[in-house]
Amino acid sequence: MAMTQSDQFVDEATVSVSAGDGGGGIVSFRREKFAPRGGPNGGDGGKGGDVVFVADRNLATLRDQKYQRDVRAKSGAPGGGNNRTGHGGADAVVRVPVGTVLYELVGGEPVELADLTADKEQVVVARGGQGGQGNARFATATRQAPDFATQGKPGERLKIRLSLKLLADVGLVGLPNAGKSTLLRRISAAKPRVADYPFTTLMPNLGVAEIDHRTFVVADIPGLIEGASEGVGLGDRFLRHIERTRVLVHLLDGAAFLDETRDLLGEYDTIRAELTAYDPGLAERREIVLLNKVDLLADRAPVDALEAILRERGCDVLRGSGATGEGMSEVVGAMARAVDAADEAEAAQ
Ligand SMILES: Nc1nc2c(ncn2[C@@H]2O[C@H](COP(=O)(O)OP(=O)(O)OP(=O)(O)O)[C@@H](O)[C@H]2O)c(=O)[nH]1
Ligand SMILES: [Mg+2]
Repeated sequence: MAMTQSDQFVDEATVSVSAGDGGGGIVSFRREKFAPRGGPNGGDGGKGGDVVFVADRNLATLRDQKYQRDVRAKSGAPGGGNNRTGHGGADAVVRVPVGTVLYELVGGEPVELADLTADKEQVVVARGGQGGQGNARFATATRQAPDFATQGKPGERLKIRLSLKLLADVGLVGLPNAGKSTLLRRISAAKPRVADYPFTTLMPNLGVAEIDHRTFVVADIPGLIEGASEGVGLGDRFLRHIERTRVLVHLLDGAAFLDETRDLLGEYDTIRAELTAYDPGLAERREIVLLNKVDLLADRAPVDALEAILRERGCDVLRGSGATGEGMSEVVGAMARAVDAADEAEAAQ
């Protein structure tokens, strides 16, 4: 079960793409009665097809590209007699999910080519070769019977790295078991799996939350642990799915108040350090800290104390329970306001 879950969600792939070669120009001469060798009439070759990537909102993963690693457009047809130009080769069209970033691998190094952030947005990554010229093109006053034509140009060939980066407004972060998936289930119609063991979530989940007739997208990613930025646990490979969020909700597991061996402030700092190590920009993202699972706590004095410390540090803190729903309308409201504030800040720039 766990394996199928991660097998289905593919967020990286490398494909070789080859545009079509141009068709060759040909050598041909008019045949007329009494004029066995008339003027040159060899046509040009057709252009090779391009390789085009198109964003498609109906797709959610790069699974198809993982298995289809070679993409080739058709070559152009050769020219014909009577000055006929060969047919152009058909383009190869590759559909990818919205949010796919394309890189050309140049000497193994990725160079960004395009970021397909809207449905139907497209980019030509490899151009088909021009067709060759037929001998008719080479006729001049002094060379009335050219007996040569040129070959088509080869199509472009390159290696493309595809990287899916989900487009969400709010990203949920926290240690495994902090209650991220439970929260997403509570505030949206998404139904990610929830269980009482770490790393239940193996792939990011998206949900749409709604408040006052407006909606925003929330991403639940697999739990982070100390060393995630160096690959510990599921590592940081899922962090890229919150790179484009405008707001982070950082969940702290209130159950830790019932366990003397745990230190919630330390856990908070651990996750902050991993975010910073992955991308200092992520550490500057607007953050709402949620002291979660407070339904477990009969005595809320420790919650008050931690909340005070975090406020002192300048954090925006809320408390609640994804399981019972306590505090959730405040959480959704705060998410919406933070998304708006981020939008306004962006617009003002
Ligand atoms: N009492 C209580 N339990 C909760 C709450 N939220 C989550 N849980 C429980 O905590 C455990 C982990 O919840 P998940 O939502 O799977 O946690 P997660 O952060 O998504 O975990 P990973 O996917 O492993 O990173 C489950 O047993 C949940 O039922 C809460 O608000 N109150
Ligand atoms: Mg989860």
